Amino acid sequence: MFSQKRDRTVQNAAFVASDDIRSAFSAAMSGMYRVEVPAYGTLMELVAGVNAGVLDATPVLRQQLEATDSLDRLAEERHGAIRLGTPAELSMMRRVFAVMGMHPVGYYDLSTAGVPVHSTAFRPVGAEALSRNPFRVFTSLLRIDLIGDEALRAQVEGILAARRIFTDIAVELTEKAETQGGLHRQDADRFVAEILETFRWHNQACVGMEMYHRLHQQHRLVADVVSFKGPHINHLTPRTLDIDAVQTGMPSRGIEPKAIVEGPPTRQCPILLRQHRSRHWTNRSRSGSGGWTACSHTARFGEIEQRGVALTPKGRALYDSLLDATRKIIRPAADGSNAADYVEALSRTFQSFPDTWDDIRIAGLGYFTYSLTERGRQVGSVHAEGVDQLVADGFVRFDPIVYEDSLPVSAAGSFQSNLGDEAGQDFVASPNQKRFEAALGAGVLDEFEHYAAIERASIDDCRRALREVQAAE
Ligand code: OOG
Ligand code: NI
Repeated sequence: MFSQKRDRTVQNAAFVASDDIRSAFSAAMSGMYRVEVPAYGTLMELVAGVNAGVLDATPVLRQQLEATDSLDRLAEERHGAIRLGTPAELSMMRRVFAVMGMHPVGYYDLSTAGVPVHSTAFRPVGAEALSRNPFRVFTSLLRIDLIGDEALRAQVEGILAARRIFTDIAVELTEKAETQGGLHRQDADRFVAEILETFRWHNQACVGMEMYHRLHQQHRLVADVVSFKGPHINHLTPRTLDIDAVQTGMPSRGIEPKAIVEGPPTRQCPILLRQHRSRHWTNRSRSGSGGWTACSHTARFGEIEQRGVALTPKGRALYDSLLDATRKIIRPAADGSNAADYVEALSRTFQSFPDTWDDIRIAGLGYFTYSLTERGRQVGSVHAEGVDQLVADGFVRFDPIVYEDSLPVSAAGSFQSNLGDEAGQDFVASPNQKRFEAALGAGVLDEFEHYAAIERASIDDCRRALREVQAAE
């Protein structure tokens, strides 16, 4: 019995940690994308320069990132996005990502923004895994049911049923990881290489020109999913500490920025997520079978993001209502012509969102972690005080919990303007989380509950350390 247990431990120790597989995969993906889309490399350099400048100029921010162990991960940090065609592809993708310690968090119904997909984000969960490597992949599933043309819908189903987006070895190694509980070094290396194939750009479309145009007419995303052999990674997004500075620096590097940063405005205390995209980068491709026709498909673009504090449901509701209010005053035009007015209106509207960490915390708008200060560590024992009092007395400090998810879909439009350079068709909105989860073969983690649990655990730790016997609040 004892020796069996020990054997298993020895064997497990030889498995490559899922965090390490994810790191290797994230690096391989970044390398591949840099070759496929050279402008991405330029963007990465620009972001690294801006981040270094911000850290030098803002020692407080540097301290905060150091205190929460998030400084090291910054340069490595990125998310990607892919779009899948069938439930079978999605559930296999879930199993593949699980090998790398990435799990589905959150549900995003993009049909409310006129885009015929719904999505989740696969990402590491838990502070330690995130700090090892926070790579995330926003993963969408095409809503074939939203294609109005019945004949086309049947053809789309046929085309998608015929493709295999994973190599045989990728499937075998995923199964092996599931059965064994992990992968040994050689298998892990092979796994990363094989999975990378799924995300590669294919320069030959798998449909003819006529079909491509019919799909494109439905929606640009329908053509993007159905016309190719696999779900090419469509962007990789680094995290910046100053998104406005990167946007300003883009033209000098030959990157054409869009006019608007999506999400909340520039603030003292960043909330949620701000994202900015470049105009599309075009990949050449050939269409047809046998007699190839040269054509182009714009799948790729640059995206950068600045992360802020995770918002509570109350904070999210305030954010949504302020975004709504702004869009009632002015809607950003697709050509960027009214960008300055939009930014002005957004900043003005968001003045009613508190902008100090303590105000955000006291108002219950954001999630925070609590930890003992030097004073708290020395005092040893404090009784019957609520966490607010402990903060006020200087025994406990608080730090914003970084929002690790994607920009919420708002009917008011952030995805609309993010995803379509041109106006998309209006699909009928229908929240479909249950169907998405059935396709996925698992439930998605509720991001609010997750952040709340992190906050609660940190408070419990403080209390335990201060030897508080009764719950103090
Ligand atoms: C989905 C885009 C979502 C983000 O950063 O929120 C995303 C897509 O374009 O497929 O990547
Ligand atoms: Ni993105």
